[in-house]
Amino acid sequence: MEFLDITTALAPAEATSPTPVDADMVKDVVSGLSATQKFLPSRWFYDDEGSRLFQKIMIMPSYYPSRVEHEILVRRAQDLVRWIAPSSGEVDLIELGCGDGTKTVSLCTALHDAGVPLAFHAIDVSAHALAELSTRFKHELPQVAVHALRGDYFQRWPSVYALRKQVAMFLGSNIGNLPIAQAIGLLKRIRSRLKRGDLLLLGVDLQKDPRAVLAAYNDVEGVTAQFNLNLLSRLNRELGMNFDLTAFRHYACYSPIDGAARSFLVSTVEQTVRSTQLARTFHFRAGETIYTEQSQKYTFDTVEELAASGGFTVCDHITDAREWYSISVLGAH
Ligand code: AVJ
Repeated sequence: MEFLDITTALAPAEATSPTPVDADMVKDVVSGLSATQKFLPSRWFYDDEGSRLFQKIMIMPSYYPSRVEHEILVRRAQDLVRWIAPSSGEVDLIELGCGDGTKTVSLCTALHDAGVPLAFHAIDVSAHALAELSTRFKHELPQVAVHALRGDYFQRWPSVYALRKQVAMFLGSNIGNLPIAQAIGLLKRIRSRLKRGDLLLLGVDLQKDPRAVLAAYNDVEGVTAQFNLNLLSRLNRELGMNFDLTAFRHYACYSPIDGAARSFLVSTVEQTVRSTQLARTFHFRAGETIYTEQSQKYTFDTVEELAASGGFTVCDHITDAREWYSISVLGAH
């Protein structure tokens, strides 16, 4: 199964109004829905409605990752500060996929309070999220220089003075959405922008009671189901497809053997779906699935293997008390 690298497909920094057909989306849909095991890459979840639904997911009791990560950023801020700024000197903090800044404002505040001279470079694809981030920092931390950058992580990566320490951040366990080869590829690309002694703070969800993991992707409220099904609504809107949303169901599973939570959309009946834009039809057997998302859960050992393959060494795993989640401190060596 093949997924495209999320980082190659981020939208350029232009206007969003009437959505033109996205060539990458067409490619993914044609190849994904023609495969023996149908699949659609999870990066297409995040249109405006998808982002809104993900925000709803993040406040559900069963969806622990965002809450636990946030708790680590607040409660263990001092440990993070010690890694980020062990000596004197200025720091460029570069966050890939910063969202609206709720995740990082507390960490930036802790750094500022510790007297660390700081520039925060916040990169995201969503103009809306970046606007919220700018407002948030203006109100809560006007003393810190914030550069809100919209678009591809590597196109927008700031040029920085060689003498300043760079600390990249990739949080939210977003790395877990990538198949292992792409996860390694992304780490290598990040590593290539860093010099010896720079850091990457990587948010990873850890393996735990499989019932807790499954509950996070199989919520009783049905929000994750809506989030998953929104992918089909989006294709209906943007590619002129005619998916019948009542004929597909969300299915999530978690296997402790490989630590992968996976989501699918199940076709409940035999059906054919058309796209006017693609001039194509796609046939579904009753019970056939579309694989839409992988959310990898790690152990300290698998984080270390991943880090090593990407050209990093693990300095520390900063976790919550239950060790449900880690912000792993990866050193560029
Ligand atoms: C934002 C990719 C980390 O995989 O847990 C939440 C997305 N999918 N519920 C995750 C998601 C279903 C989330 N990430």
